[in-house]
Amino acid sequence: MNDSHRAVYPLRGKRVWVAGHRGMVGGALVRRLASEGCEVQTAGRDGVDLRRQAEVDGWMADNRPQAVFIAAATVGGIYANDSRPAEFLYDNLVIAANIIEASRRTGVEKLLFLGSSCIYPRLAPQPMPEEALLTGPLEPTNEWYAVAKIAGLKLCQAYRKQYGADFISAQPTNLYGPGDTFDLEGSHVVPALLMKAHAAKVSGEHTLTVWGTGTPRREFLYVDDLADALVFLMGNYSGPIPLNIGTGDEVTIRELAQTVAEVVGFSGTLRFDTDKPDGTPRKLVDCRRLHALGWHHRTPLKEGLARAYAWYLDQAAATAGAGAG
Ligand code: GFB
Repeated sequence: MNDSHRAVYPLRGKRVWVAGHRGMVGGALVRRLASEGCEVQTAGRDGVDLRRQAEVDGWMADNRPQAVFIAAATVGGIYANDSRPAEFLYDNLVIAANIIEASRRTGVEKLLFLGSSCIYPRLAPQPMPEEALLTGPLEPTNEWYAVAKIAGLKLCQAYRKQYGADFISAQPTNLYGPGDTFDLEGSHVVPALLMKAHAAKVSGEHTLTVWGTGTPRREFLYVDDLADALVFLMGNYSGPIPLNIGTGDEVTIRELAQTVAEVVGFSGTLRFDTDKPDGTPRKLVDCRRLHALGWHHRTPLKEGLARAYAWYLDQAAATAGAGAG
């Protein structure tokens, strides 16, 4: 790979805005940036609605970030994507457009927009290289989110081309970890299975229901590894190609459910609910460009699942404690 577009942009001493700091990715970025010697800026949802251009313009004019991570997004699992298409398309389109345009106007030096591996065609070659973008039809369960994310990374390319702005994009594979949304209907597969396995263990149930056939394959990246990759790219990459971020390892949903059961300590059997959708059959990103730049993930799946489960238990205990108090 000779198109790696190496660049050096030190964050030390810079004002760095993490848009979306209350989300799983934004929270991990704030944790990761604590050791970069920069001033981390955050904007609460009460302070600025990122779907309103005037509010974004006002916040940026007042706070003058020099570097921006766009981790703000309306996100959810396969069911949430499929049942709330308008929100997934509208919110994500305007959040990207508003922040990118305001960043140009206020002279932001560097911006990183976060895409998603669902931008690739449903039947893209596996592992999916960056070149697979826009080469075929999208997966229908998440095409709304995918279209918004494609628009966001195209905005970065367009602003680079027309204005010379140093705006880059990266698309992570499926994410999980502390700060995730734990909600049976709306969340992604990892938090949903952790919740279900925990509830089954506590209540002594013998079956754990898994959506779909269990055969789809997914790649899972621990969110603190993602934050590390994003900080690495902000400091070391400048180019028009939106880069893949993943692990190179994939598991079937059945294997994931078995590992979750081990981590949680659930010893019953799995039941597959084939009335629920499988989504895309396989989604493994090709990370050769990222590896060539020098970044590799660190956290093995089982270890990351154990940390995510520990976080979930802490949250549940804190909520119960608050309720009792
Ligand atoms: O994580 P997930 O909701 O999203 O589902 P996608 C992944 C796979 O896990 C699908 C199966 O095959 C689901 O059918 N699955 C099994 C479950 N049990 C469950 C369960 O209890 N809950 C959930 N949610 N899934 C998302 C996109 O696709 O990927 C987003 O919808 C985003 O837009 C994200 O891009 C990265 O991997 O199918």
